[in-house]
Amino acid sequence: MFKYSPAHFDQTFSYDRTLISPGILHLGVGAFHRAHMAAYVDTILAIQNDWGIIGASLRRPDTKLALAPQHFCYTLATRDETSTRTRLIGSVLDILDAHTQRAELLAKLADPRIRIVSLTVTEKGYCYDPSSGDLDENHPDVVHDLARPDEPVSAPGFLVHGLLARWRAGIAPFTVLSCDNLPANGKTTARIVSRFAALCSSELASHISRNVAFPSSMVDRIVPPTTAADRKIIRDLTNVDDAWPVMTEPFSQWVLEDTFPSGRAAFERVGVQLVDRVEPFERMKLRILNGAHSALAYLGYLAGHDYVADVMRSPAFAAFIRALISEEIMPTLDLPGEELGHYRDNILTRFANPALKHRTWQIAMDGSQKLPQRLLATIRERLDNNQSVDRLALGVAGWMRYVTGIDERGRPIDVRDPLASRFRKIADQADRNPSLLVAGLLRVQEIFGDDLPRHSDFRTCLIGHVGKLFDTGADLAIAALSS
Ligand code: CS2
Repeated sequence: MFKYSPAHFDQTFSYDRTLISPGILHLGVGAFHRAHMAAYVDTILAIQNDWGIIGASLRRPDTKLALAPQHFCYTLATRDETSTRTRLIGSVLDILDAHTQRAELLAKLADPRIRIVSLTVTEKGYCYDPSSGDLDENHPDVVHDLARPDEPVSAPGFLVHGLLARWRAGIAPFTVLSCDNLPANGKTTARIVSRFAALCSSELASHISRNVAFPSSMVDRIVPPTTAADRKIIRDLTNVDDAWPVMTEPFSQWVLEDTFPSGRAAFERVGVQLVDRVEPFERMKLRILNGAHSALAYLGYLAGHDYVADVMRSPAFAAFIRALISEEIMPTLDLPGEELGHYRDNILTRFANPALKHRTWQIAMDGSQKLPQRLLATIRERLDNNQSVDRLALGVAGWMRYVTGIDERGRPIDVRDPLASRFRKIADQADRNPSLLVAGLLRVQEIFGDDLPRHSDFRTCLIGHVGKLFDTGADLAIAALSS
């Protein structure tokens, strides 16, 4: 079987890869980054050769180990019901493993050629309190990094180290670009980094607040982890034995706030939307796509569906998700109805893409980090306006039922969440009593804040839904709210 080699790259890329220099350092080179930003940048390299990407893995070295023998190039495949297209991506020039190459990574953060440090470290990688958006100062990684600032392990720790090193050396700061699904991701990252810096030195914090830009961005592409079956499809198509290709959908969107004082790549030349205010786009995406995704994941998993496309094949589920978006989410968004309707329809089609093997379990992960911006912000707003939250609350009730750790057939659920052991304790104490379970989980302040637990209509609605989920199961619970 053919393996990648530089000779192959010469024939494939529209740029000379030996002439590419790095301009971006990216923390978290998972499948999403490789299917999204790295693909946009790959196209840019044909017109600008100084924006290559150095990736860094903060947790596991697996991506580095797989891609190093193939010079960090990989196949990106886009797939829907009718076709699969493949493309070789060469924009990632190197990947550093933070555990074994910390010194090199810190040196790169201080390299003047690096003008953007971007991140896809998932919500929990920000070490923050999801309900307030503030740095979690008790987070073990934050405590570690504050005690040993020269040996950071957390994303905020690396960012602050890099910004300090550059400030000391008189090098212009890099721009910090969050590409995660956090609410107001630029502002939230700025708040977290500034607080971390203030705990080190007030001068550093004020330097950061005066000189460092944190543009917000809305990123969108559904990228499930690559499976053995994906590898085989890609191998058969390309005749290349790629150790870690990425499989994704044809759709891709990136909306970016145009604030890059240290310079940026020509993103506008490759389909990125550069705007003054990202928040309306971000809110639309977090509430419609991610909100519906999470509701669908918990309820779909409970109903016994492994994959998102399987959930969407159930007419009752598809109708429930559509009604959830149309009746309870869209009215909270300040955008023209026609635009929102088009956005919704497109998302429903994307969710139904049978070629993507996107596990409900995968999306169900880290609910504590996701619920606030995906479902609870919308619920809060509707409750304030005395509007019904029946379907949104069923999504939250689905999460509550899910984190009890036992499914509808009595089998264990592998609940992955930084707070999983707390959920387990609450579920054990509640012993399937809906009122006790709802009361216990609503007390998790990092998720529900101080206000939602006090809202009696919301609590009553949750208790009713959780009771129904225990008694009759998810299929019947959603059927009652499908129109
Ligand atoms: C998903 C997202 O895993 C999840 O929680 O909701 O990763 C989703 O696929 C992306 O945000 C789509 O852009």
